[in-house]
This record gives sequence, structure tokens and C-alpha cells, in this order.
Amino acid sequence: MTDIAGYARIVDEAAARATAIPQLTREGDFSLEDAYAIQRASVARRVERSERVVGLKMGFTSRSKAAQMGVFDLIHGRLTDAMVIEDGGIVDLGRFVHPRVEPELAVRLARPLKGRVGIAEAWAAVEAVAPALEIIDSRYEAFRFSLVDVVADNSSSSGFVVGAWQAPPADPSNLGIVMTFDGLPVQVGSTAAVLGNPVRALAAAARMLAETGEGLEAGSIVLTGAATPAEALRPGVSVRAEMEALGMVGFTVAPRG
Ligand code: OOG
Ligand code: MG
Repeated sequence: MTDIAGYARIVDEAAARATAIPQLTREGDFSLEDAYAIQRASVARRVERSERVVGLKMGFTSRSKAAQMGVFDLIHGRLTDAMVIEDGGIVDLGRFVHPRVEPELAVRLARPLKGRVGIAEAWAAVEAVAPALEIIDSRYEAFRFSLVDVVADNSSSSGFVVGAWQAPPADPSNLGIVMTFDGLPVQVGSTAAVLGNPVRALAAAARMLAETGEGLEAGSIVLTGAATPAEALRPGVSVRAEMEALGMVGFTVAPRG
């Protein structure tokens, strides 16, 4: 039997202490189901420390991200209030192991979304959208993992910045995105890279959660997944993403020391 609580403690403490750990699958193999159970148990530990779950992030919804990490299955992870970084805020790298940043479309739900929903139903549940930056931070050494490793590690969730919430556009399926470091473009892409339409990632989120009898609550934030590969953060850098029709979101990394 997989020691769900034991693995949950390992990934949770690694995240809390910002220290790298060896891949769990080097110690023992476990199923994808077990990996999600470890993820839930690790998030439960955060909730015990009075963090609040505010939403869900989808991962590997774009080919370029999947290829960057060598994992080609859709995954999800839980977002908590402690991961929220204010738009325009300053981020201290000390709380991360080896953080990277990636541009994503964020959506907020007006009503619950559960079970097998189609794109139209998923989009109808969206109250607002915003450009977002996700800071991912695998707790595994060298940012290397298998599918079950990354899922157990809450899919590398560690921080996210959401720009101004606004009314959903008529069609979010092909919005251009430019991510800059100190004003220089480092990634250029489109929301079309996210499953052809990021709303598909939202529908997939509801479907995946239904496998464990869960669902998305009204008010939940969903990050639909990176539209481009992620870029490593470095001290002092100013990061921005501009999304067509939706505007800017950004933050600055605190200088070293
Ligand atoms: C896993 C998380 C993937 C995305 O947007 O594709 C992800 C990772 O790359 O460490 O957040
Ligand atoms: Mg992401």
C-alpha cells in the first residue's frame, strides 16, 4: 500500500522549506490515483495551517509546455490563497526552490461546474477573465519528474499573479500573448496553443475533478495552463505578460540579498 500521508508530508515540507527532494518514484512506484491522493493530502496539510483553496490550475494543456517537461498528459493542481501574488507586486525568490514563470489565461466562475461539461457550458459558467502569470516551482531536484511525481507535488503549484478581471471576450480561443523580462520578449504565443481553446482546459478541469467526485465551486479561479514554455526567474527581473484584448499583468523579482 502506498504511504499517502508519508509522501504528502515529504512534498509539503519540501514546499514549505523551499528545499529540493529526490523524485518520489525513485523510492517506490505508485499509481496516478495515488498521486492525486498524495496531492489532496498535501493540500489538506496547507488547509490545516489555515490556507484556503481558491481554485485549480491545469497543466500540460499546451504542446510546448508538455514538450519542455516531457510529460504529455493533462494534469491539475490546487491553488491556495497563500500562493496569490498581487499584480505589480514584488516576489522574493527565497520562498522557492527554482521557480519559473509562464503566461496563462485565468478564468473565474460565476457558478459551480461539475462533471462532463462541453465547451459552451464551461464558457457560460465564466464570470470574468484575466491575463495571468503562473510561478511554478517543482520541488524535485533539477526540475525533473515523472507524471505521478509532478501530480503528487501539486503539479508544481507555488504562486500566481492575476491581472484585472474583466468581462469574458466573445471568443478567447486565439488571443496573442507576449511575455517580457525587463521589457524584452522572452516568449510569444497565443491562447490557441492551449488545447486549441483554453475553455477546453476549463471543461477538462471539471471532468478530471469529477473522477474523485469533486467539482469547481462558484468563485473558483482556474488557470487554464501555460500557452508557452516556462522561463526561469532570476533576481531583480521585471516580468510582464500582455494578452491581446485583456491587457497586462506583471511582477518584479526582488534583487539578490
Ligand atoms: C508542471 C505544471 C505545468 C502548465 O501550465 O502547463 C503547468 C510543471 O511544468 O512543473 O503549470
Ligand atoms: Mg501553469
